[in-house]
Amino acid sequence: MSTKFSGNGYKKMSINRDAWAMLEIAQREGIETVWDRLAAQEPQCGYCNLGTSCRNCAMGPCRVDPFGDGPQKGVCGADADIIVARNLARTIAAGASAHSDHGRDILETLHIVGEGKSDVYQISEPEKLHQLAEEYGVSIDGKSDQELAAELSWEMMEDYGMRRKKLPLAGRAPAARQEIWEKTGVYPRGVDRENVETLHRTHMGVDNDWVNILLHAVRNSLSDGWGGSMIATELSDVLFGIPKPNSSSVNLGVLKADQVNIILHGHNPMLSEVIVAASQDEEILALAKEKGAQGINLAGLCCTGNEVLMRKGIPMAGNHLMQELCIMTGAVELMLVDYQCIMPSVGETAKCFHTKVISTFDKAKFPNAEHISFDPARGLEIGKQIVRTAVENYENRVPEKIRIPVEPVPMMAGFSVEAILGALGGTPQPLIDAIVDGSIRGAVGVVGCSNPKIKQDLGHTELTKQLIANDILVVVTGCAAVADGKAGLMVPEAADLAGPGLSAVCKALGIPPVLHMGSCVDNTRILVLAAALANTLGVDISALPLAGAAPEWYSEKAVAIGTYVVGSGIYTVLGTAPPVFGSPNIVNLLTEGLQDVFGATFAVEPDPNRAAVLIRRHIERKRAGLNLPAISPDSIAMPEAELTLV
Ligand code: BF8
Ligand code: SF4
Repeated sequence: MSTKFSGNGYKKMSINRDAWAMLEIAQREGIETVWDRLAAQEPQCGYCNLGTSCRNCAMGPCRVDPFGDGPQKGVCGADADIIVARNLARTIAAGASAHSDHGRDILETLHIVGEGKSDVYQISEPEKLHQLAEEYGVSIDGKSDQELAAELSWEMMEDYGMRRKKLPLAGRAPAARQEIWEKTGVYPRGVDRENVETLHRTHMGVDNDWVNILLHAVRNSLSDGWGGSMIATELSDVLFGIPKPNSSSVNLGVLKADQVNIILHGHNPMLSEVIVAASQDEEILALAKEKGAQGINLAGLCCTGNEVLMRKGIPMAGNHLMQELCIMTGAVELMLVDYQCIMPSVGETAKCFHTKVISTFDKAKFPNAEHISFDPARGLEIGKQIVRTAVENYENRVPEKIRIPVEPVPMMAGFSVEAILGALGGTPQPLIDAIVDGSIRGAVGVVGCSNPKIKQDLGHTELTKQLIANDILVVVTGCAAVADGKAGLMVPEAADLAGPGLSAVCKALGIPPVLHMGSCVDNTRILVLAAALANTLGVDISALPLAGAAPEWYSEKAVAIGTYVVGSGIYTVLGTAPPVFGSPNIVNLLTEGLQDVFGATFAVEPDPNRAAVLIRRHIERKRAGLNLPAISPDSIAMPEAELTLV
């Protein structure tokens, strides 16, 4: 075990000192981590890496060998193009399903509030509720918030069904973008419908035209971006509040040696919001004192962490690859998990310590975890039960195993679209003016995961630093946000690392050059902001000097996100290669052909410095297209490749 980390080899796994300290402990104490399991899997299957393996039916499993002498077709006759397209489409459907099912859970909670059946949830943002009601054609006249919640949620449930031919929230996109969707037949309909249709089309013997399969995959992704994910974001705001800029802190140093530490891990904020309330309960705080703790300390992980960081300023313990490592601090009484990106291994890691892992959603159970079934109608009662369990576990700590390795780094969060527009005086115009005069050259969403195949956080932080140094505003979500936070890029003082134009704008507004816009479902905030900019200028999103990047992605959700971002007209650079290289036709379509259809493409570039050049060139091309002062894209030199993969 831990064979990969001979000597201080663990320093190759991450750029962060907190991760190094924990990996050193893992090595010394023989505790398995994600990096050990990756090493045990190597070499990973070449066919799967190329996307040319298929197990969609029992005539298979099959693999085709597009570049060698092996079989060129599966048993059914599917060639590399068909197999790669089907696999990619299924990946997108899985990612879209994850986000959209999360949205459905929030929607059902709004419905419970509408029925007056919740012991804790309420409407926190009536104005947003009213705005959504208008978008859905629900009259607000004379209705209470509760009545509106009931009616709106009933209407929104149809976004998951098949009566509606168009998702209402897609109406937020510029008219030109909606026309493209109409023309290509990909205007998104009900989320469930698009997901099911993808699974149908990719069953053996259904859709065997790889372009047709992929066009539907784009439609499927759009039903997530402008549907399920957007519902998750909007309704979380309605129930829990629209994020506002706040100051918090990040890394394993946010854990407290003398307090009960509870880690909130996963994606759905429903329970974690309640835990925030339950952790302030006088009776439970008194119990904590009785057990010898100075208080109850909450810390986030992954996107549940981002949700409570954005809205409540709860400190962030780390991103995806820190989930096992944070348990190794020995200071975690309880890790509360909901769903998505939770490694099935955390319960095993916890067995080496006193940490309890509690799962809460009946659709997401984990080995070596206690399960407490979450019911939003009894949210507060369950929340208190969980916090009490954590407090009672404090006395089981092993003092010599407490090792909190570093001091936390300050970071700002809470930059919802409303907050950004608020900072700009209520309209996007000042941002547009700064882009027009060139002090900000463009904006880029750096988003997505950490992946053990890439040195943790290097892709995110190097790319972000390069972009801001070149006067490109960076907005971040998901694990990318946590990476940049740890690197100190998300405080106003980081404006000193930005180019002169961006730096001056940030200093005038008192904001960082890297703005935290939320969790991964909150990538929809980026869509809404892009649409607002495009609508103000009267152009399509694809005309704007914008780009997306997912330097360290691993998840199916990230593929769905990347696809809806490109389908919405934003060029996107991936740091990890997707499994499509077994089909040169599909590689050409994704990297070139999509330009003619959607006005945007994908690129793959693992080296963050080279990715920054691709993005800078793209932004200058878009500036030239809008007749804004532009630098010649060819004059931006590409650095020698300096591969930074593990
Ligand atoms: O939804 S960035 S590793 S935690 S998938 Fe997961 Fe990726 Fe992190 Fe959030 Ni998003
Ligand atoms: Fe093989 Fe075709 Fe079945 Fe896939 S669908 S496993 S390629 S026979």
